[in-house]
Amino acid sequence: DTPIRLVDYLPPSHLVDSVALTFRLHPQATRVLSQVCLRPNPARPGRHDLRLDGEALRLIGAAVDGVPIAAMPDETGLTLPASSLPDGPFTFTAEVEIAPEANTALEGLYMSRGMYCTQCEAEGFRKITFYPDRPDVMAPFRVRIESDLPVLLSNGNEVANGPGWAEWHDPWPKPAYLFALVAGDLVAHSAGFTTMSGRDVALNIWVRPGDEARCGYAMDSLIRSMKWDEDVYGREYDLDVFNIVAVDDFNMGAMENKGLNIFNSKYVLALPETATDDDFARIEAIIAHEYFHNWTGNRITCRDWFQLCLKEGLTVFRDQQFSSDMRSAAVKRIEDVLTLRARQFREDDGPLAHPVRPEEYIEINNFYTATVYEKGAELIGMLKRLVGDKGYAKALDLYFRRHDGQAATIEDWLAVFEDATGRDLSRFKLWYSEAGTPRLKVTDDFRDGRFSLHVEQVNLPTPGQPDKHPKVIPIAVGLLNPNGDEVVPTTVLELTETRQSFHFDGLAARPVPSILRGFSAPVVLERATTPEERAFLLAHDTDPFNKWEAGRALAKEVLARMVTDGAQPGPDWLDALARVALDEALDPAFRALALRLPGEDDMAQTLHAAGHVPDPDRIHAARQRMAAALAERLDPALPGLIDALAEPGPFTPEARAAGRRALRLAALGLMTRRDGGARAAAVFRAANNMTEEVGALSCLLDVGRGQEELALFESRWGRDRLVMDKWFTLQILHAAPAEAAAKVDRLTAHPDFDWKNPNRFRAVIGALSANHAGFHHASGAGYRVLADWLIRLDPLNPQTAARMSTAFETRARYDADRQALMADQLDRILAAPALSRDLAEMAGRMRR
Ligand code: HT7
Ligand code: ZN
Repeated sequence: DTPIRLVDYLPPSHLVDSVALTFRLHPQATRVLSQVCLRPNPARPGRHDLRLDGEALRLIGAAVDGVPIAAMPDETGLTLPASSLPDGPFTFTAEVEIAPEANTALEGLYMSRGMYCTQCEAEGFRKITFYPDRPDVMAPFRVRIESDLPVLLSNGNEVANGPGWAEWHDPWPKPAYLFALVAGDLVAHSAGFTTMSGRDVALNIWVRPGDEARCGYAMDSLIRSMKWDEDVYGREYDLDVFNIVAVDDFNMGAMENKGLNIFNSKYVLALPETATDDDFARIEAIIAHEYFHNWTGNRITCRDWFQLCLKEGLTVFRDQQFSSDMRSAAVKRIEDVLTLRARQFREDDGPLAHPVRPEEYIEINNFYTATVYEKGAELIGMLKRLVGDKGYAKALDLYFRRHDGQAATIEDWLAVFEDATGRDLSRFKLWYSEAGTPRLKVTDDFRDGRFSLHVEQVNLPTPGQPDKHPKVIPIAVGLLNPNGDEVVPTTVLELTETRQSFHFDGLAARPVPSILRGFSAPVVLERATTPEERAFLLAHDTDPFNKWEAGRALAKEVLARMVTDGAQPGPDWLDALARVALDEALDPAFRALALRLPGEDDMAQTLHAAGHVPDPDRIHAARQRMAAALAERLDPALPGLIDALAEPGPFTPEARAAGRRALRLAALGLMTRRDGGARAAAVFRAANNMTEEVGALSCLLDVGRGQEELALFESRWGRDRLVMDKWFTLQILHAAPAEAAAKVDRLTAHPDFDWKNPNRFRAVIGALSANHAGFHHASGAGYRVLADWLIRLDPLNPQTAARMSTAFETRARYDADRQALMADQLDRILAAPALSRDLAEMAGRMRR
């Protein structure tokens, strides 16, 4: 497979003025009739062939301006020679047959438990009909659906219906990847929204009968998202109806199809008894994310798939802003940085590193990555920090004004910021083109009242990019005096060179610097400091992110020594953490985060970066010892904490109550190490919500108990697919390292292990790679069982198989034996017959 390159971009040969589609739905033989009005693109002078994408389509007939043509499709589409086409506007019509029931890849038109649905991003529309399936071809769509199923939906507004048919019209020009169709026996949870200009919009969440009572939180999140986008970005919704459909078989989280968002049911359906606080928070964020795409993605889309971060980075940034406005901004920022480091820093550190705007790909589905999404969002945050809130608001207004209805590029995006603020962003653009996480080495000195920070940035090579350039890095800094008062409030320093010094004058004493406040740039800060200074910042920093970061860094240093020297945690760390954990003036959610020990994968990454070869067993054992020591230190306070944090009234998913539950469960986890699980078993039995039910069960499993509770959980929830996903996951996640692979074997033999359902597959196989010591067990059993399942899934669902193969991306961190074992499994994958392009690209990059 030859790579597709950004430098080869050419505008489309033809533009589409309108599309009319008719679907005659049938599980094995759906007929799709298309009428596409095209004209030569003035941006491509001369006469050109018209290439229409099309895959796995049975062509029944085609015509140009009503005259049948003898079209001969190849494997990837159909070429209409320039000589056979009028040099003005013309109409291409086609009739094709497709088999949605046989579509296990869940891309194009497929079936999920009797319901028809589509997934067209990135290149699924070409599995529906012949069309120029590229995001820079935008057109209004008219869709007629014929089926006996009661609910027939497509994009835009419904314009007519009758028995067995419905017609939809979407007036907003859109690329084919935003096309959607749903047909099924569905019921709606409905509400309404009046936009800021007074237009009424009907809101519907369509689910299977019986699930309608589980849509309240998603609907509430949608309404709050619509209002927030009006208040904060001035963006109004633009159709008469906004439909959301929940689907059980879905490759990702959700999809922002114009006016008809399609969701993985996991991110819609929630009741306190079935969904955890994390589930509620994720539903809120994903509902918002997909809704926000209406402007950042749909009204303004991407010129080509290299520009994916244009819509995804910006929309992630917007959903993060929304969640931090709805919840605690400090806690949200800490959680986002934890995710960024766990997923994106890990990606940047290995063979899959790529720029936020990649320059080539083989399979675009492999580039829906943490780098494009999460690092892409960090770039927006940095831009905002550099130009200020007012500059950002001006730039965004200009972006919406200038590019509405267009397919835009990162150059367009940066030009808007330059034009709105007068800043030259040519150096900033390097963030989009160079992969890798910059290291910031910081030293300081203090003389005659002047405190100086000396900063050096190191940009290490990444695959295919040996030479890097210095980046523009906003470094937010505050200074505290020795008694803990802030003497210099947060100031944004701009690092533009490899080495630079920044000075603060007029200080009476040597201050303690708080550097990279709010995690102002996606970099690794390297600064030789003392545990005392970290403890000081943990106690006094006014920046909540850096306060947490100081505790985190302390814990990582202690844990690293426990791994490498077999040390025990000293009283200083234990006392510092205990002070935060028991400080009632602090937000319980923040205290819970402070109590969360560094993850094992995180420690492996940190130890590797420090020049060690991480040993997963030692990391696991040391982390267990660390938890035990913390439990011992906090022992007298734990019962009181658990009692005091019990929520008296009925369950509410709002952040304040969720924060209290998080702290209560953190205390319960520690107490389980002291009382043999008595209290956790009691909390499990008394729980009236899934957060506490799953939380208490996790505490028990973590100490090798909980078998009775697992059985109880299964008998209680055996018929609920989403809840049972948790039952599967928990057992793998908490399996002892030597037993994890065998546990996968046992659970994949369970009658409810439906491996063709991506949620269930991820619940089991994905959980294995999240059990660090289990996956990396020295026997190689973890690697083998993952490879077995990827090889099995790939022919059916290459997208999900490829995404889950990234468990192998950290190979280079480990010892030679483990590296060889992982290489063997990658070789087995690469040797699998009829390997998909998706998995071949991923395994190939990781094997290099
Ligand atoms: N824009 C969407 C990304 C996407 C996707 C979603 C579902 C299944 C397959 C998919 N491929 C790409 C989701 C989003 O970022 O909002
Ligand atoms: Zn998105």
